[in-house]
Amino acid sequence: MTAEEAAEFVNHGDAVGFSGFTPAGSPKVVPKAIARRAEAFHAEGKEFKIGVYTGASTGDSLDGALARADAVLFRTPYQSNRDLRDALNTDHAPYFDMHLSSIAPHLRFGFMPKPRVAVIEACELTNDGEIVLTSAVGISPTIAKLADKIIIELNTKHPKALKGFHDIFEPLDPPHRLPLTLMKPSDRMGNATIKVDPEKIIGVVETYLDDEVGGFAPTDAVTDSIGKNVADFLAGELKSGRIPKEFLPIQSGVGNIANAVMASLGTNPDIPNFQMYTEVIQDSVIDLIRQGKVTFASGCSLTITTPVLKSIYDDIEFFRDKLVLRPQEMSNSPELARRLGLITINTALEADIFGNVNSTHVMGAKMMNGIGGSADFTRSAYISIFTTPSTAKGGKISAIVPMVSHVDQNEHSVNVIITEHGIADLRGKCPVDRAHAIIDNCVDPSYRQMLKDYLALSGPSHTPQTLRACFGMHITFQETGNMLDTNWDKFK
Ligand code: 0RQ
Repeated sequence: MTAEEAAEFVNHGDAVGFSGFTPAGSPKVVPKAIARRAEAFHAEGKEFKIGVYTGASTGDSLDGALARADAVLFRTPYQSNRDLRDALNTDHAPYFDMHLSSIAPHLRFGFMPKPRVAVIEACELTNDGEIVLTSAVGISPTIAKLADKIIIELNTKHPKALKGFHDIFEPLDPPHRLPLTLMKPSDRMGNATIKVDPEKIIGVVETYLDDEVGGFAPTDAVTDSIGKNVADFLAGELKSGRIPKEFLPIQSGVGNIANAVMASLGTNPDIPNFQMYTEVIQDSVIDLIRQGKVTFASGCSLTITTPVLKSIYDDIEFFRDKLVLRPQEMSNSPELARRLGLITINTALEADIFGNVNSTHVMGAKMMNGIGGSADFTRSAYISIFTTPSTAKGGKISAIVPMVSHVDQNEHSVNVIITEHGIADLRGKCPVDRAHAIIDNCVDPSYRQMLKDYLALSGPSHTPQTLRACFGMHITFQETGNMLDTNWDKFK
């Protein structure tokens, strides 16, 4: 059927589950048709909004189109689309941020409205209801099971040879849950396809479209230094025996910095070949697989730019025993992160001098993207690392502040903070010692004295916070546009 015909099965107030994880594997024509349907209803003065569940962020054809049509009743989890971000920060799209490992089980537990319709991108579909997914798994197995109706976007841009790259497994719910039996990243415990009752498939819309994955900013002196510091830190841990000589699987977050960090790990001769157990497989990982530096990557999505994805598909048999894609309930499972001993590397917007991290809220109020899988991994990591450039907005914002304006990861879960200036190893340190390690090693020199002076504001205490001053740098930025103008006398 056409996308328009498929969209007619979606009505105002429906919760709709979409396949994909990041723009990888996310539907591209039905959501746009739903957005047009919403606009037509709105033009007649009628209401039309849908609730949106997906794996993580999506492409512009989904989040962008629905946000611009003012058609979002609610949205969860992670997002990164500019128009949706504007909508949810101006009260036009209610958004709730969730750990990515939690969304599928919470849907099964009935904690959120059941998806009535699932829209799933596939590269192959059989008459008896077997679905081969494309470049991501996300929450597709769960929404396919829970939804009353399924619409398939059959996208022949992805080859049928993708069959076998997916490991589809859905755990039983408590009290019947069994252990997840993966012992290494390359193990499998599921099926290659999703199987549904074919009666539920109400339509197939054929497409031939690329994933809408954006490119990365080229690495620069700051991201190169952050990457080098991460690699040097891990090489030192290996040398000291705190990381076993076999090395441990790496989880790496999303974005420009994560992409640059992975590239640096690949070029450091002191880092041995390694495996990845992560959620987002970005371009840099594919280069490392080709070089033999990454010997296996388990993820939830191939969040890969179009030319690089094409190069994988052109050489698909080379990658068959080196890549696996799993549901996010598996790729982000805290049980597996702890068992496999993951070294986790995620990005902070800001960190405080005691080791709390904010990855989501600019100045405590404006949502950037979402927590994503960062906490699924951080809390269960063997070593958890957070990276960030030491400043933002040309030095007018220090990424290290007295107290984060929003907490995503707390001081108990964050082991190491790394900026372009250096490494703060927080393990085994009390709050005062953590503060000195962060100020001396990670803070930009232009903010070091300011943060030392902040520490001195408080009398002796376990955690020397001064409540009337702890947001002084943020408040100063809001007043003058530059944290460097902070004067602690004003906050005494
Ligand atoms: O804004 O583009 O307008 O200049 O934040 O910063 O340096 O481009 O960083 O692309 O690596 O993204 C944390 C957002 C980093 C991402 C975050 C401004 C800065 C810039 C982006 P401009 P960069 P990246 C697994 C793991 C949470 C989820 C997660 C993220 C913009 O990594 O969403 O880790 N992580 N998931 O100028 C105000 C500050 C700022 C600031 C930076 N302190 N105050 N603005 N910026 N610091 C993946 C998934 O879960 C899918």
